[in-house]
Amino acid sequence: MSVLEKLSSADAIALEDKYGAHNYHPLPVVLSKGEGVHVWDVEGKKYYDFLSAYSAVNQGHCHPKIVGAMMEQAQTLTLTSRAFYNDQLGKYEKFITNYFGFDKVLPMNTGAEAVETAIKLCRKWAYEKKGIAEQQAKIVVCKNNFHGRTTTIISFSNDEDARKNFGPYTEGFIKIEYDNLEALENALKNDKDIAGFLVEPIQGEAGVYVPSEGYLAKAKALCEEHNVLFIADEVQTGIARTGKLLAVNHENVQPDILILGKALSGGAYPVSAVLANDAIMNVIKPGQHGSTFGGNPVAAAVAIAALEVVQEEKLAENAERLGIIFREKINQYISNSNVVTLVRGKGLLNAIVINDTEDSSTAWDICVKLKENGLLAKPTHGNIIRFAPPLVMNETQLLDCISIITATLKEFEK
Ligand code: IF1
Repeated sequence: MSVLEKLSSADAIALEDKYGAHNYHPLPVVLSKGEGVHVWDVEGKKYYDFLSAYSAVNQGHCHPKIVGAMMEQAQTLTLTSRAFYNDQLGKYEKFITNYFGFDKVLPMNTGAEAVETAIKLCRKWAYEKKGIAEQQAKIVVCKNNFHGRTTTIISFSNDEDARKNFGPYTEGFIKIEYDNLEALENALKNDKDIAGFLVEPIQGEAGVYVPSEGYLAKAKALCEEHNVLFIADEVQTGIARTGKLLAVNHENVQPDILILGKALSGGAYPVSAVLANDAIMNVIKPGQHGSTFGGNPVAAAVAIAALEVVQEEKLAENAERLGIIFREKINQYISNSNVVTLVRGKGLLNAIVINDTEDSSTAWDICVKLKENGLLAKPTHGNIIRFAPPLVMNETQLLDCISIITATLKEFEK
């Protein structure tokens, strides 16, 4: 079969099953086109995308400005490696550091790479600036975290699926309860070797857990008090997703290290970044960290375009406004529902909790039905369904999606 032949959904699924590692269990839909808030499957059926590739497509699928920037750079110069300079990286570094208010950026490609970079940066700062003894630095993390899937990152995960049989694990991490300031203070008070606190401003994969009002600000204050770096993983919550440019902006917190990914490129290209001020970032010297594609010209051009779109189209404001409508309407539904127990989230990062056990298939079955009704979403853990549409959605489209969601949920009411 020529790879150019049009595949049916069944054909495409069969090919992946036969030739691809089985490291995912996708919803049974095969997409072939994306535009704005919509995607189409190979049979031509149109859907609202309510996952946005886990908040990577905040600017909408195939945004013309972002794709245009990518195409123009891709036919000019794609990759030089960092063995040489290129004419795009410096422009991008100035743009993004001004955009987020930091002295410097270390450009990488995936979110996990950026998290690993932040861990290395924090440790190096601890040894060379804070004076922690070599090999003794520890980083505090939260239970039920999700920061990626490298061996070091899953070493501090408590999700058995993510970590089982991938050992031996990397040491130097202390797990505490999320949204628990007393636990954080105790950890910081009782161990002089703590270098950093790595935290998701909202725990996305765990089920969109929004911490108590003031948690992030007080956690940052505790870190300052103990000379510990506050490291915000905004790979999923950043780039306007929660109704502000960054989720930490809701509490006016400036992290010591900021981690970005996903929508930094609008989903067009792998782009991630670690931002920090000189006192931290300058511990990295030539030859001590990097990657082949990190800071490549295409990534630089794409990220500038993606960040400009966020400002030009006021995506944070839109996410804030539509998120309030979404939670209001879903709460109205919940008041008469036996299937949904609650909705939670910030901006357009939301989730509903299904009134069934974690190991039930109800959430999955609801997502399959949503697909049949023209809306794509996927459960996070067990009985929680995440809802995260592109931030370019308008109110009419949102209300249409809410109608689809509530009509579908009604089919599961007992
Ligand atoms: C998959 C989850 C979400 C992230 C945060 C770092 C990373 C992620 C807060 C790493 C990535 C992705 C990974 C993707 C699905 C998705 C996901 F379900 F895995 F947990 F969003 F919640 N920090 N999250 O959310 O970034 O290396 O992937 O670019 O692994 O299936 P990455």
